[in-house]
Amino acid sequence: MGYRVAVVGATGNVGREMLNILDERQFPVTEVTALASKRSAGKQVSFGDKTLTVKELDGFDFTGYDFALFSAGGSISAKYGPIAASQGCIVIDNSSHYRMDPDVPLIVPEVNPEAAAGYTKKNIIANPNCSTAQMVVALKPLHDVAKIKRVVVSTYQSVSGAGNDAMDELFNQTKGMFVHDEPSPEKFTKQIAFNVIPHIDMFMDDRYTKEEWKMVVETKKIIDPAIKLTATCVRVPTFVGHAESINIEFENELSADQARDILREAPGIMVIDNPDENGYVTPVECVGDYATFISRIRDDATVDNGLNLWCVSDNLRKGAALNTVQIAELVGREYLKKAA
Ligand code: A2P
Ligand code: 11C
Repeated sequence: MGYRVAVVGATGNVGREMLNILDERQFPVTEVTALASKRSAGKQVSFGDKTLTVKELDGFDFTGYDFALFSAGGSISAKYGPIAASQGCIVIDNSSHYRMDPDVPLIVPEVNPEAAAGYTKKNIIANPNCSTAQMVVALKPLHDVAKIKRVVVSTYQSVSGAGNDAMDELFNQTKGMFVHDEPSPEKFTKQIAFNVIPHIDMFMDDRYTKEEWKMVVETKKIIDPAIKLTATCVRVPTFVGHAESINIEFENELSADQARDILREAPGIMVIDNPDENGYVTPVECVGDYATFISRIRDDATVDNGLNLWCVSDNLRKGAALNTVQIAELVGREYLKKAA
């Protein structure tokens, strides 16, 4: 006995990873349906050793489906999420649309699994932003021990976070530079090849970007509203894998050695921290992995109880598709109990 699952945005970067991860983790399915726009209807996508024919989302009837995993952008989630939810299907949404809705739980299974119980209010659960997801997996076990006061985070985010077309833009611009083509930014505001851009998502009235705001409010909702956080989010010319430099100030004493021990035992974390042997993880090394990798754990002697660390994860996996599938596993296990 398994679940009927629809993947919305199945032709996109995250949707394709959702299909891969459902298969890899042997999520118990009786049926998987790939949905996308009219443009993609009839195309084929892989699901393990099977091939699925993409159907059009518009007009699709979710009745009888247990889960709809959405990753087709906020406006699609806003329009079609409530339709799927009202047809009895639990929506797990990877867009930013429902994250701050008080009636929608925002879940990272290693961090706040108990909050998933609130899904019954709207039949919708939100998946956090990729840069938040990997960070909170690292922050929570440290917060439980020493209580975090303040976090200063700077991100180094790969272009896959901005979708398929953004990956093409980096690839084509990089090739073009060698034949002296003038770069013509489309998805990005400036040249991305051989450059970095301190601008992800739109600017807000306070001059922060929405990506930076998301890291603040989502961390408060997932872990603790008392945590103060400030972020600078930067797009870098890597394809997959987001990296973050995280500075943390705690209420209570916590040494780098203690933090290393705590993180080694924490769910979803892999500590690789051996500077003598270049023992730290870079984005290309985390691609395809499930873990959030923590390296370069150091005491910050400029404040009481301060710590610096380096955090890397596959943004399409822990940052998106993996976390979504983990939420479905959690809901299936704890609330639906349908799987054998
Ligand atoms: P499509 O390929 O048909 O455009 P990415 O973020 O990697 O670019 O992927 C976006 C995903 O969202 C794709 O699967 C895309 O499908 C899907 N999508 C975009 N617009 C719609 C729409 N109007 N209805 C359904 N799916 C959509
Ligand atoms: C990026 N973090 O790297 C974004 C992608 O709110 O789900 C995900 C945006 C979101 O561009």
